[in-house]
Amino acid sequence: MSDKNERGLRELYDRDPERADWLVFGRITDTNRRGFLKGAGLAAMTAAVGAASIPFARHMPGGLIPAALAEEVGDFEILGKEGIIIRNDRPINLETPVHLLDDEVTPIRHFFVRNNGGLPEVSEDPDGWMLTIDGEVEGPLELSLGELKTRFETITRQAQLECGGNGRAGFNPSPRGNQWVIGAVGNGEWTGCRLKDVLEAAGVGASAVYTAHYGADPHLSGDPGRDALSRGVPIDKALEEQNMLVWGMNGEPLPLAHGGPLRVLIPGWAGSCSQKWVTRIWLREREHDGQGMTGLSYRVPRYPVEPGAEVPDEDMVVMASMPVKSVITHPQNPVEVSRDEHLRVRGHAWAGDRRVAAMHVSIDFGATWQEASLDEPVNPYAWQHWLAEIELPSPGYFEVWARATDDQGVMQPAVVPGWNPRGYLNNSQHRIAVRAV
Ligand SMILES: Nc1nc2c(c(=O)[nH]1)N[C@H]1C(S)=C(S)[C@@H](COP(=O)(O)O)O[C@H]1N2
Ligand SMILES: [Mo]
Repeated sequence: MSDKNERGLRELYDRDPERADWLVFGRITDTNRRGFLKGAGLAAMTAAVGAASIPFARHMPGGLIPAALAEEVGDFEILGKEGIIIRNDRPINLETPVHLLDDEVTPIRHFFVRNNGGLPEVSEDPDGWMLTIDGEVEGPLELSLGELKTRFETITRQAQLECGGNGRAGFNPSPRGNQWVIGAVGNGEWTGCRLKDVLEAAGVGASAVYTAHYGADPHLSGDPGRDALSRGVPIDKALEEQNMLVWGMNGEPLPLAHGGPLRVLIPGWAGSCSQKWVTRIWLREREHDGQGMTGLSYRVPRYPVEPGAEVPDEDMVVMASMPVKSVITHPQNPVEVSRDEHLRVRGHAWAGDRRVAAMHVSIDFGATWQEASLDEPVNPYAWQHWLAEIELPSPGYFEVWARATDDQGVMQPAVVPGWNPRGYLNNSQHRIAVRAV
């Protein structure tokens, strides 16, 4: 589908040069159009123009695209990302083109970013980051990241993380929100400790029903009294083995864009449960009602509704596990192949709290299906990789459709599933075009 939100560097500068400066280089331009580049912004600009230094950086005009980059449309760095699609620049929301999800573990430079607010200020000393556990506990805890690292067992696990609105662009009528196509998902290798161990150290009270997560990111309005996002999960879910407090990603300290120095990770559920820059986990005696827990946010109708329907508030329920889904990451869509070669198609599959039991592909628009080979996950919640060898019967236009089935027999639908007001849970089959010659 056409990508109405995709923007190149030049277009960003054309639309709003000051904002482009700030967004790409952290450069603040004053009313006399002088740009102030310093620290990380200067380093980013220097790297971007491909030099060891910019001797006259202090004279560089603000709001003017560096000539070295002027020809490079769509290929620039934002938050250290490469080849990424900007779905929104305030707040910053970045989608991965699906062919860049080909690795078993998604590289940080390609991993999608979903922010509801601004980026928080983070001090130079990550181990001094403080986390409070309070509410329905036997004894509230205040722990530094340094203490978390020494007091609890450190584990490293792969887990997929998917935005609840991934696939929103497929719904009609269009729900508001980032028009994610398919790449608001990734499979990271996360290092941290078990959330359960930390909650149990505080002593989970018998009255605890739900968690409430708070982070340091500012609300876009700048109002310190408002939270950018504050979600939570039922206490039984929170106490599962696989949830983590994460400080490392793919062998590196957790990057700022992904919630560093410290985030929650609740794999299998909407990404919004995995609070970034986490400062507080409050155990509550009722379902949490923070920012993103009420109204239409991260909630879906409890029964199927007509597209475009208005659903009464009391019929909306909080989303739980994400559904079964898969992506084709190679070859890149569209592909031209010669008929004597076998077409090798591969990708990944996942199923929220469940496991993927089978993977199939079709080249006849879903009339018949061929089983693909499917790997076991390296650990629960990790991506499962699949591979299919396809023979094309004649020249012409084909589509490869990919369909995962979970361990309860539930399959991905060929068409967009149940419409809902904010466009969550679209797990329809991914397809690529193949021209055989
Ligand atoms: N503090 C905070 N945590 C957050 C968010 C946010 O806006 N603020 N966005 C959430 C959403 S909606 C998603 S999908 C994931 C995305 O994680 P990522 O940016 O590391 O890919 O972070 C979640 N955690
Ligand atoms: Mo999300």
